[in-house]
Amino acid sequence: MHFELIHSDEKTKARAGKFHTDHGVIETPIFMPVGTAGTVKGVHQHELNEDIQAQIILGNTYHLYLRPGLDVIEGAGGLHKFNGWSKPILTDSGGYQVYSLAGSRKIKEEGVRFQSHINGSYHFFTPEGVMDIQRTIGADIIMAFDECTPYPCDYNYAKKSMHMTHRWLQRCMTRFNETDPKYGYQQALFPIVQGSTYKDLRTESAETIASHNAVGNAIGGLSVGEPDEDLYGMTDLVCSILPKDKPRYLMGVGTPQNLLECIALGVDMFDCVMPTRNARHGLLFTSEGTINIKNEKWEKDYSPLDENGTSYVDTFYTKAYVRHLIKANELLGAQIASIHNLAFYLSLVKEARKQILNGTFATWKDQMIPKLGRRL
Ligand code: PRF
Repeated sequence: MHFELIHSDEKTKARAGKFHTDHGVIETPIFMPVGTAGTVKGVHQHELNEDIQAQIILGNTYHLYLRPGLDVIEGAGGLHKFNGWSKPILTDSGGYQVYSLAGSRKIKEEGVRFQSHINGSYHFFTPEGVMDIQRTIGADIIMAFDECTPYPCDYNYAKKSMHMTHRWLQRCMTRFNETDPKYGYQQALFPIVQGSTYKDLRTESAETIASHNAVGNAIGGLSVGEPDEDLYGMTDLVCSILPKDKPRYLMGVGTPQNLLECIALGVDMFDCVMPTRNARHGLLFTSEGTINIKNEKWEKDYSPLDENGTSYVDTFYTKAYVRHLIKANELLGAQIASIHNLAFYLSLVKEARKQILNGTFATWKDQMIPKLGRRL
């Protein structure tokens, strides 16, 4: 598995690349739809593939381990066979979900003891255990076990936590190197930079992560409530340290504007629940700004959902109809809105890539940002 850097922008730090995996090539910059429980909520694999043109989707170790459980996934022959998605998959390690979802949890050097958000049962995740679980799930890209610190975070806590994340990374690497993939294709382990919003900690963490010479690297601990200024400042700093010839994945980011700004800082991969979660609440992202489809102004608007949209739902359905579906809590409303938002995110990064290759990314981005921030 390897990353091929195709072109670096001259005016910004944006890059266009190709990440080669055994399940196909991912053209970067890319957005990865989140499929927490092995499904991108409300969206068929066929639509993800043909209409949205997703190139890679995410799954979560924490959720899949709790339900359906590893025996079920292993019995199917891994997650690709289980859910019918034959392109690349990335699994997050649980190092975020345990902190954001689980009931009571206790973090120790050995690992994290937590209570399932489903039935309250107790479980213990260690760096070694999480590597074994991700071998069994069988994603192409698997993530190191880390602690995502909250915002704001006390300096001393952030420092101690970051050092523990670094020690956990060493344990992850050791276990990963001692074990083999279970299903006949390669897996890559991405380490994660932490360090909260402290420059010295971020620098130290990025240097440590870079020294492991992994196939790709991730930036965690951001988009947890800090101001955009910190998100961009830390991302810029970390990207300046991480190797240029490896993909950089910014975890859990973000709005369409965040994506373009962070692409300009040198990020290659993104994931976020925002397009699907907001869709379920009737918030639609478009190239002209965000629409709240529940708003009364759309009640009798029989124009296409998004006349500039790339998905078939954009021209097939009207705003008035989708408003009705969302207001009535109809499943189809959430489905249409999710397909629309994901298709928009994927078309945005595809266009960014085209503009990078064309040498026009900086001017295009500056035109797009104010439009994307509008409320329609
Ligand atoms: N660590 C992991 N997953 C994550 C994050 C992190 O810091 C974030 C931070 N926004 C999202 N997902 N393992």
